[in-house]
Amino acid sequence: MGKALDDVRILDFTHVQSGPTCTQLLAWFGADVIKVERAGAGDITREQLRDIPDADSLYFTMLNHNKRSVTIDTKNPEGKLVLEALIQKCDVLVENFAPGALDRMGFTWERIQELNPKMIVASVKGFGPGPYEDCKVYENVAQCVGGAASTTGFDDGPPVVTGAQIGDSGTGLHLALGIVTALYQRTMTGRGQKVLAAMQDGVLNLCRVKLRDQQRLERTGVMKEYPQYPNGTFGEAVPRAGNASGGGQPGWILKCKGWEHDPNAYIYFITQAPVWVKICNVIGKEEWATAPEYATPTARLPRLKEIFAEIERWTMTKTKFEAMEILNKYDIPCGPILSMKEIAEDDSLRKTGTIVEVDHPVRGKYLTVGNPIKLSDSPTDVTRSPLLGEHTDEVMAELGYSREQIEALRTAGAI
Ligand code: CAO
Repeated sequence: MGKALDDVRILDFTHVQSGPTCTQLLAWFGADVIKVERAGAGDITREQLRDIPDADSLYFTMLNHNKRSVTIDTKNPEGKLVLEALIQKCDVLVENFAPGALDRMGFTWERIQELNPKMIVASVKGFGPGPYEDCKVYENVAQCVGGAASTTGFDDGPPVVTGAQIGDSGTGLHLALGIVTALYQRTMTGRGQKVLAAMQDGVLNLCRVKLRDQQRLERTGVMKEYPQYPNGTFGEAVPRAGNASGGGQPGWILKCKGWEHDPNAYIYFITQAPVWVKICNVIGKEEWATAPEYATPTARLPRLKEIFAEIERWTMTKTKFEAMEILNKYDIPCGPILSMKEIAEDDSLRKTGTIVEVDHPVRGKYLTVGNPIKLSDSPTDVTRSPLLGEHTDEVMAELGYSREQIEALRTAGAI
Protein backbone atom coordinates (compact mmCIF):
# COMPACT_ATOMS: atom_id res chain seq x y z
CA MET A 1 0.00 0.00 0.00
CA GLY A 2 1.25 3.52 -0.77
CA LYS A 3 1.92 6.09 1.91
CA ALA A 4 0.21 9.46 2.33
CA LEU A 5 3.32 11.55 1.51
CA ASP A 6 4.89 9.10 -0.97
CA ASP A 7 5.89 11.70 -3.57
CA VAL A 8 7.13 14.34 -1.16
CA ARG A 9 10.87 14.88 -0.86
CA ILE A 10 12.16 16.66 2.24
CA LEU A 11 15.55 18.32 2.55
CA ASP A 12 16.02 17.76 6.27
CA PHE A 13 18.44 20.36 7.54
CA THR A 14 17.42 19.82 11.17
CA HIS A 15 19.31 18.90 14.30
CA VAL A 16 18.81 18.18 18.00
CA GLN A 17 15.12 17.54 18.78
CA SER A 18 12.50 20.00 17.54
CA GLY A 19 13.24 19.81 13.80
CA PRO A 20 14.04 16.08 13.73
CA THR A 21 10.71 15.25 15.45
CA CYS A 22 8.91 17.06 12.65
CA THR A 23 10.78 15.40 9.79
CA GLN A 24 10.50 11.98 11.45
CA LEU A 25 6.71 12.36 11.42
CA LEU A 26 6.81 13.30 7.73
CA ALA A 27 9.02 10.26 7.04
CA TRP A 28 6.52 8.05 8.86
CA PHE A 29 3.80 9.35 6.57
CA GLY A 30 5.92 8.27 3.62
CA ALA A 31 8.01 11.31 2.65
CA ASP A 32 11.56 10.72 1.44
CA VAL A 33 13.49 12.57 4.15
CA ILE A 34 17.11 13.34 3.28
CA LYS A 35 18.96 14.50 6.36
CA VAL A 36 21.93 16.76 5.62
CA GLU A 37 24.75 16.59 8.17
CA ARG A 38 28.32 17.73 8.47
CA ALA A 39 30.87 15.01 7.55
CA GLY A 40 32.76 13.61 10.52
CA ALA A 41 30.41 15.16 13.09
CA GLY A 42 26.77 14.96 12.11
CA ASP A 43 23.86 15.94 14.28
CA ILE A 44 25.31 16.71 17.72
CA THR A 45 22.83 14.33 19.34
CA ARG A 46 24.53 11.33 17.70
CA GLU A 47 27.07 11.55 20.51
CA GLN A 48 25.01 13.12 23.31
CA LEU A 49 23.83 11.04 26.30
CA ARG A 50 25.49 7.96 24.82
CA ASP A 51 24.81 4.67 26.58
CA ILE A 52 26.98 2.53 24.26
CA PRO A 53 30.45 3.75 23.24
CA ASP A 54 30.69 4.66 19.53
CA ALA A 55 27.03 3.84 18.83
CA ASP A 56 24.59 6.57 17.81
CA SER A 57 22.83 7.61 21.00
CA LEU A 58 19.20 6.77 21.73
CA TYR A 59 18.62 10.52 21.65
CA PHE A 60 19.56 10.49 17.96
CA THR A 61 18.13 7.15 16.90
CA MET A 62 14.74 7.79 18.49
CA LEU A 63 14.31 11.08 16.58
CA ASN A 64 15.61 10.09 13.16
CA HIS A 65 13.88 6.91 12.03
CA ASN A 66 12.96 6.30 8.39
CA LYS A 67 15.39 8.97 7.11
CA ARG A 68 18.39 8.92 4.78
CA SER A 69 21.62 10.65 5.81
CA VAL A 70 23.94 12.54 3.47
CA THR A 71 27.00 14.49 4.50
CA ILE A 72 27.59 17.87 2.88
CA ASP A 73 29.81 20.73 4.03
CA THR A 74 27.46 23.53 3.10
CA LYS A 75 30.10 26.17 3.74
CA ASN A 76 32.39 24.62 1.13
CA PRO A 77 31.73 26.18 -2.34
CA GLU A 78 31.40 22.77 -3.98
CA GLY A 79 29.26 21.53 -1.10
CA LYS A 80 26.98 24.53 -1.65
CA LEU A 81 26.44 23.39 -5.24
CA VAL A 82 25.37 19.96 -4.00
CA LEU A 83 22.92 21.59 -1.60
CA GLU A 84 21.60 23.71 -4.48
CA ALA A 85 20.99 20.55 -6.49
CA LEU A 86 19.07 19.11 -3.54
CA ILE A 87 17.02 22.30 -3.17
CA GLN A 88 16.02 21.99 -6.81
CA LYS A 89 14.97 18.39 -6.31
CA CYS A 90 13.07 18.68 -3.01
CA ASP A 91 9.61 19.97 -2.08
CA VAL A 92 10.33 21.16 1.45
CA LEU A 93 13.43 22.40 3.27
CA VAL A 94 13.09 22.03 7.03
CA GLU A 95 15.62 23.69 9.33
CA ASN A 96 16.03 24.63 12.97
CA PHE A 97 19.39 26.37 13.01
CA ALA A 98 20.07 29.41 15.12
CA PRO A 99 18.43 32.52 13.65
CA GLY A 100 20.26 33.73 10.54
CA ALA A 101 22.40 30.59 10.06
CA LEU A 102 20.78 29.67 6.76
CA ASP A 103 21.25 33.24 5.45
CA ARG A 104 24.90 33.22 6.57
CA MET A 105 25.34 30.01 4.58
CA GLY A 106 24.08 31.93 1.53
CA PHE A 107 20.67 30.27 1.38
CA THR A 108 18.32 33.20 1.86
CA TRP A 109 14.60 32.84 1.11
CA GLU A 110 15.19 34.80 -2.11
CA ARG A 111 18.03 32.52 -3.22
CA ILE A 112 16.01 29.40 -2.44
CA GLN A 113 13.07 30.84 -4.41
CA GLU A 114 15.38 31.45 -7.38
CA LEU A 115 16.49 27.84 -7.24
CA ASN A 116 13.02 26.38 -6.70
CA PRO A 117 9.94 28.64 -6.59
CA LYS A 118 7.83 25.72 -5.37
CA MET A 119 10.05 25.12 -2.35
CA ILE A 120 8.43 25.33 1.09
CA VAL A 121 10.95 26.53 3.69
CA ALA A 122 9.92 25.46 7.18
CA SER A 123 11.73 26.69 10.27
CA VAL A 124 11.67 26.21 14.01
CA LYS A 125 12.99 29.20 15.92
CA GLY A 126 12.90 29.93 19.63
CA PHE A 127 10.94 33.17 19.24
CA GLY A 128 8.92 34.80 16.51
CA PRO A 129 9.77 38.33 15.27
CA GLY A 130 10.38 40.69 18.19
CA PRO A 131 12.95 41.51 20.85
CA TYR A 132 14.21 37.94 21.25
CA GLU A 133 14.16 36.83 17.63
CA ASP A 134 17.95 36.35 17.50
CA CYS A 135 18.18 34.13 20.59
CA LYS A 136 19.18 30.49 20.62
CA VAL A 137 16.61 28.42 22.46
CA TYR A 138 16.40 24.94 23.95
CA GLU A 139 13.43 23.00 25.31
CA ASN A 140 13.26 24.34 28.84
CA VAL A 141 13.80 27.93 27.75
CA ALA A 142 10.69 27.54 25.60
CA GLN A 143 8.75 26.06 28.50
CA CYS A 144 9.72 29.05 30.62
CA VAL A 145 8.85 31.75 28.08
CA GLY A 146 5.69 30.04 26.83
CA GLY A 147 3.88 30.03 30.18
CA ALA A 148 4.36 26.36 31.09
CA ALA A 149 6.91 26.75 33.91
CA SER A 150 5.14 29.57 35.74
CA THR A 151 1.95 27.53 35.85
CA THR A 152 3.48 24.13 36.66
CA GLY A 153 4.33 22.90 40.16
CA PHE A 154 2.90 23.72 43.55
CA ASP A 155 2.04 27.11 44.99
CA ASP A 156 4.68 26.90 47.71
CA GLY A 157 7.47 25.83 45.37
CA PRO A 158 9.46 27.25 42.42
CA PRO A 159 8.35 27.06 38.78
CA VAL A 160 8.79 23.55 37.35
CA VAL A 161 9.42 22.31 33.81
CA THR A 162 7.49 19.29 32.62
CA GLY A 163 9.05 16.05 31.37
CA ALA A 164 6.90 16.20 28.24
CA GLN A 165 9.04 17.92 25.59
CA ILE A 166 6.40 20.43 24.67
CA GLY A 167 8.99 22.98 23.52
CA ASP A 168 10.87 20.72 21.15
CA SER A 169 8.63 17.82 20.14
CA GLY A 170 5.54 20.01 20.60
CA THR A 171 6.90 22.61 18.20
CA GLY A 172 7.98 19.86 15.79
CA LEU A 173 4.36 18.75 15.66
CA HIS A 174 3.17 22.29 15.01
CA LEU A 175 5.72 22.64 12.21
CA ALA A 176 4.66 19.34 10.61
CA LEU A 177 1.09 20.59 10.44
CA GLY A 178 2.31 23.85 8.89
CA ILE A 179 4.25 21.92 6.26
CA VAL A 180 1.43 19.65 5.14
CA THR A 181 -0.89 22.67 5.07
CA ALA A 182 1.57 24.58 2.88
CA LEU A 183 1.91 21.52 0.64
CA TYR A 184 -1.86 21.45 0.30
CA GLN A 185 -2.01 25.16 -0.55
CA ARG A 186 0.76 24.64 -3.10
CA THR A 187 -1.43 22.18 -4.99
CA MET A 188 -3.72 25.16 -5.72
CA THR A 189 -1.24 28.06 -6.06
CA GLY A 190 1.80 26.23 -7.39
CA ARG A 191 3.92 28.36 -5.06
CA GLY A 192 6.07 27.59 -2.08
CA GLN A 193 5.97 29.64 1.12
CA LYS A 194 7.74 30.09 4.43
CA VAL A 195 6.44 28.20 7.46
CA LEU A 196 7.53 29.33 10.91
CA ALA A 197 6.84 27.57 14.18
CA ALA A 198 8.31 29.52 17.10
CA MET A 199 8.86 27.44 20.23
CA GLN A 200 7.43 30.14 22.50
CA ASP A 201 4.26 30.21 20.38
CA GLY A 202 3.99 26.42 20.35
CA VAL A 203 4.28 26.16 24.14
CA LEU A 204 1.82 29.01 24.62
CA ASN A 205 -0.61 27.28 22.30
CA LEU A 206 -0.39 24.22 24.55
CA CYS A 207 -0.84 26.50 27.60
CA ARG A 208 -3.95 28.13 26.13
CA VAL A 209 -6.05 27.19 29.19
CA LYS A 210 -3.71 29.18 31.42
CA LEU A 211 -4.26 32.37 29.41
CA ARG A 212 -7.96 31.58 29.80
CA ASP A 213 -7.42 31.44 33.56
CA GLN A 214 -5.40 34.67 33.59
CA GLN A 215 -8.39 36.52 32.21
CA ARG A 216 -10.83 34.75 34.54
CA LEU A 217 -8.61 35.72 37.46
CA GLU A 218 -8.49 39.36 36.38
CA ARG A 219 -12.27 39.46 36.13
CA THR A 220 -13.24 37.57 39.28
CA GLY A 221 -10.12 37.63 41.50
CA VAL A 222 -10.50 33.97 42.33
CA MET A 223 -10.41 30.56 40.67
CA LYS A 224 -12.55 28.17 42.56
CA GLU A 225 -11.19 24.93 41.10
CA TYR A 226 -7.60 25.81 42.09
CA PRO A 227 -6.16 24.40 45.34
CA GLN A 228 -5.66 27.97 46.61
CA TYR A 229 -9.44 28.25 46.99
CA PRO A 230 -11.04 28.89 49.47
CA ASN A 231 -8.31 29.37 52.12
CA GLY A 232 -5.33 30.67 50.13
CA THR A 233 -4.79 33.95 48.35
CA PHE A 234 -4.60 34.82 44.68
CA GLY A 235 -2.16 37.35 43.25
CA GLU A 236 -2.14 39.11 39.88
CA ALA A 237 -0.97 36.17 37.79
CA VAL A 238 -2.27 32.64 37.34
CA PRO A 239 -0.70 30.62 40.15
CA ARG A 240 0.71 27.11 39.98
CA ALA A 241 -2.20 24.73 40.34
CA GLY A 242 -0.47 21.58 41.61
CA ASN A 243 -2.41 18.67 40.20
CA ALA A 244 -5.70 20.48 39.65
CA SER A 245 -7.35 19.42 36.43
CA GLY A 246 -7.23 22.53 34.27
CA GLY A 247 -10.74 21.79 33.05
CA GLY A 248 -14.24 22.13 34.44
CA GLN A 249 -14.19 18.75 36.19
CA PRO A 250 -12.04 18.86 39.34
CA GLY A 251 -9.28 16.27 39.63
CA TRP A 252 -6.28 15.43 41.81
CA ILE A 253 -3.55 12.81 42.20
CA LEU A 254 -4.28 10.39 45.02
CA LYS A 255 -2.20 7.78 46.82
CA CYS A 256 -2.87 4.11 46.14
CA LYS A 257 -1.86 0.95 47.97
CA GLY A 258 1.94 0.73 48.11
CA TRP A 259 2.62 4.48 47.83
CA GLU A 260 5.02 4.27 50.82
CA HIS A 261 7.64 2.42 48.73
CA ASP A 262 6.54 2.88 45.10
CA PRO A 263 6.90 6.49 43.87
CA ASN A 264 4.29 5.83 41.17
CA ALA A 265 1.57 4.15 43.25
CA TYR A 266 -0.86 6.97 42.57
CA ILE A 267 -3.95 7.55 40.47
CA TYR A 268 -5.42 10.66 38.87
CA PHE A 269 -9.04 10.89 39.95
CA ILE A 270 -11.62 13.13 38.29
CA THR A 271 -14.81 13.99 40.14
CA GLN A 272 -16.83 14.32 36.94
CA ALA A 273 -20.22 15.78 37.83
CA PRO A 274 -22.43 13.27 35.95
CA VAL A 275 -20.93 10.35 37.93
CA TRP A 276 -20.92 12.04 41.35
CA VAL A 277 -23.52 9.63 42.78
CA LYS A 278 -21.47 6.64 41.60
CA ILE A 279 -18.34 8.13 43.19
CA CYS A 280 -20.18 8.51 46.50
CA ASN A 281 -21.35 4.90 46.33
CA VAL A 282 -17.90 3.51 45.43
CA ILE A 283 -16.13 5.28 48.31
CA GLY A 284 -18.93 4.51 50.78
CA LYS A 285 -20.14 8.10 51.25
CA GLU A 286 -23.68 7.57 49.95
CA GLU A 287 -24.93 10.50 52.02
CA TRP A 288 -22.82 12.95 49.94
CA ALA A 289 -24.96 12.16 46.88
CA THR A 290 -27.90 14.15 48.28
CA ALA A 291 -26.42 16.37 51.03
CA PRO A 292 -26.74 20.01 49.83
CA GLU A 293 -23.08 20.75 50.76
CA TYR A 294 -21.86 18.03 48.35
CA ALA A 295 -24.60 17.29 45.83
CA THR A 296 -23.78 19.99 43.24
CA PRO A 297 -20.48 20.92 41.55
CA THR A 298 -20.73 24.48 42.88
CA ALA A 299 -21.31 23.32 46.43
CA ARG A 300 -18.32 20.99 46.18
CA LEU A 301 -15.78 23.59 45.01
CA PRO A 302 -14.86 24.97 48.47
CA ARG A 303 -14.66 21.38 49.78
CA LEU A 304 -12.44 19.77 47.15
CA LYS A 305 -9.55 19.14 49.58
CA GLU A 306 -11.82 17.33 52.02
CA ILE A 307 -13.51 15.41 49.18
CA PHE A 308 -10.24 14.25 47.66
CA ALA A 309 -8.91 13.29 51.10
CA GLU A 310 -11.96 11.06 51.56
CA ILE A 311 -11.61 9.52 48.10
CA GLU A 312 -7.92 8.93 48.87
CA ARG A 313 -8.86 6.95 51.96
CA TRP A 314 -10.57 4.60 49.50
CA THR A 315 -7.84 4.60 46.78
CA MET A 316 -5.20 3.78 49.41
CA THR A 317 -6.93 0.43 49.95
CA LYS A 318 -6.46 -0.51 46.26
CA THR A 319 -3.53 -0.74 43.90
CA LYS A 320 -3.67 1.84 41.10
CA PHE A 321 -4.69 -0.92 38.65
CA GLU A 322 -7.42 -2.28 40.95
CA ALA A 323 -8.76 1.25 41.41
CA MET A 324 -8.68 1.81 37.64
CA GLU A 325 -10.66 -1.37 37.02
CA ILE A 326 -13.29 -0.65 39.66
CA LEU A 327 -13.73 3.01 38.74
CA ASN A 328 -14.01 2.34 35.02
CA LYS A 329 -16.88 -0.05 35.61
CA TYR A 330 -18.77 3.05 36.73
CA ASP A 331 -17.43 5.32 33.99
CA ILE A 332 -15.51 7.35 36.56
CA PRO A 333 -12.59 8.96 34.67
CA CYS A 334 -9.21 8.17 36.24
CA GLY A 335 -5.67 7.27 35.24
CA PRO A 336 -2.96 5.28 37.00
CA ILE A 337 0.39 7.06 37.19
CA LEU A 338 2.40 4.79 34.88
CA SER A 339 6.16 4.67 35.20
CA MET A 340 8.30 4.59 32.05
CA LYS A 341 9.16 0.99 32.98
CA GLU A 342 5.48 0.05 32.99
CA ILE A 343 4.90 1.86 29.70
CA ALA A 344 7.89 0.16 28.08
CA GLU A 345 6.49 -3.23 29.09
CA ASP A 346 2.90 -2.49 28.04
CA ASP A 347 1.76 -5.13 25.54
CA SER A 348 -1.16 -3.12 24.21
CA LEU A 349 1.11 -0.20 23.27
CA ARG A 350 3.38 -2.63 21.42
CA LYS A 351 0.42 -4.14 19.56
CA THR A 352 -0.67 -0.75 18.24
CA GLY A 353 2.85 0.23 17.16
CA THR A 354 3.06 3.04 19.69
CA ILE A 355 6.02 1.29 21.33
CA VAL A 356 8.24 -0.36 18.74
CA GLU A 357 11.37 -2.49 18.98
CA VAL A 358 13.94 -1.52 16.37
CA ASP A 359 17.15 -3.27 15.38
CA HIS A 360 20.25 -1.16 14.74
CA PRO A 361 23.48 -2.50 13.21
CA VAL A 362 25.72 -0.89 15.84
CA ARG A 363 23.61 -0.62 18.99
CA GLY A 364 21.40 -3.72 18.52
CA LYS A 365 17.77 -3.78 19.62
CA TYR A 366 16.15 -0.83 21.38
CA LEU A 367 12.68 0.50 22.06
CA THR A 368 11.26 3.63 20.54
CA VAL A 369 7.98 5.49 20.36
CA GLY A 370 6.35 4.82 17.01
CA ASN A 371 4.01 7.12 15.13
CA PRO A 372 1.37 8.37 17.57
CA ILE A 373 -0.87 9.37 14.65
CA LYS A 374 -2.47 6.37 12.93
CA LEU A 375 -3.77 6.71 9.36
CA SER A 376 -5.91 3.77 8.19
CA ASP A 377 -4.65 4.01 4.59
CA SER A 378 -1.06 4.93 5.41
CA PRO A 379 0.32 2.62 8.08
CA THR A 380 3.73 3.37 9.56
CA ASP A 381 6.64 0.94 9.47
CA VAL A 382 9.38 2.23 11.75
CA THR A 383 12.85 1.61 10.30
CA ARG A 384 16.14 2.41 12.00
CA SER A 385 17.88 5.77 11.85
CA PRO A 386 20.65 6.14 9.27
CA LEU A 387 24.35 5.98 10.06
CA LEU A 388 26.18 9.23 9.39
CA GLY A 389 26.44 9.69 5.62
CA GLU A 390 25.03 6.22 4.94
CA HIS A 391 23.15 7.43 1.88
CA THR A 392 25.53 10.07 0.54
CA ASP A 393 26.55 8.09 -2.55
CA GLU A 394 23.01 6.91 -3.23
CA VAL A 395 21.54 10.44 -3.05
CA MET A 396 24.43 11.96 -5.04
CA ALA A 397 23.82 9.37 -7.78
CA GLU A 398 20.12 10.31 -7.80
CA LEU A 399 21.18 13.94 -8.25
CA GLY A 400 23.11 12.87 -11.36
CA TYR A 401 26.67 12.83 -9.99
CA SER A 402 28.99 10.16 -11.40
CA ARG A 403 31.14 7.91 -9.21
CA GLU A 404 34.22 9.93 -10.18
CA GLN A 405 32.56 13.23 -9.32
CA ILE A 406 31.45 11.87 -5.96
CA GLU A 407 34.99 10.76 -5.13
CA ALA A 408 36.40 14.14 -6.22
CA LEU A 409 33.92 15.98 -3.98
CA ARG A 410 34.79 13.69 -1.10
CA THR A 411 38.51 14.36 -1.59
CA ALA A 412 37.79 18.11 -1.67
CA GLY A 413 35.96 17.79 1.69
CA ALA A 414 32.66 18.98 0.19
CA ILE A 415 30.72 15.85 1.14
N1 CAO B 1 27.92 22.20 6.83
C1 CAO B 1 28.50 23.33 7.27
N2 CAO B 1 28.06 24.07 8.30
C2 CAO B 1 26.96 23.61 8.93
C3 CAO B 1 26.29 22.45 8.52
C4 CAO B 1 26.82 21.72 7.42
N3 CAO B 1 26.25 20.61 6.97
N4 CAO B 1 25.23 22.25 9.35
C5 CAO B 1 25.25 23.28 10.23
N5 CAO B 1 26.28 24.10 9.98
C6 CAO B 1 26.65 25.31 10.70
C7 CAO B 1 25.60 26.39 10.66
O1 CAO B 1 25.63 27.05 9.43
C8 CAO B 1 26.02 27.27 11.83
O2 CAO B 1 27.08 28.10 11.39
P1 CAO B 1 27.16 29.69 11.76
O3 CAO B 1 27.06 29.77 13.26
O4 CAO B 1 28.50 30.06 11.24
O5 CAO B 1 26.05 30.35 11.08
C9 CAO B 1 26.64 26.26 12.79
O6 CAO B 1 26.74 25.02 12.08
C10 CAO B 1 25.90 26.00 14.07
O7 CAO B 1 24.52 26.05 13.95
P2 CAO B 1 23.63 26.48 15.20
O8 CAO B 1 24.04 27.83 15.65
O9 CAO B 1 22.21 26.29 14.81
O10 CAO B 1 24.02 25.36 16.29
P3 CAO B 1 24.26 25.51 17.87
O11 CAO B 1 24.65 24.15 18.32
O12 CAO B 1 25.20 26.60 18.23
O13 CAO B 1 22.83 25.90 18.46
C11 CAO B 1 20.47 25.56 18.88
C12 CAO B 1 21.84 24.91 18.65
C13 CAO B 1 19.44 24.46 18.94
C14 CAO B 1 20.48 26.35 20.20
C15 CAO B 1 20.14 26.51 17.72
O14 CAO B 1 20.29 25.80 16.50
C16 CAO B 1 18.75 27.11 17.78
O15 CAO B 1 18.48 28.02 18.56
N6 CAO B 1 17.85 26.62 16.90
C17 CAO B 1 16.51 27.16 16.80
C18 CAO B 1 15.65 26.74 17.96
C19 CAO B 1 15.59 25.25 18.12
O16 CAO B 1 15.26 24.50 17.24
N7 CAO B 1 15.86 24.83 19.33
C20 CAO B 1 15.57 23.46 19.74
C21 CAO B 1 16.68 22.59 19.61
S1 CAO B 1 16.26 21.06 20.32
O17 CAO B 1 16.40 21.33 21.95
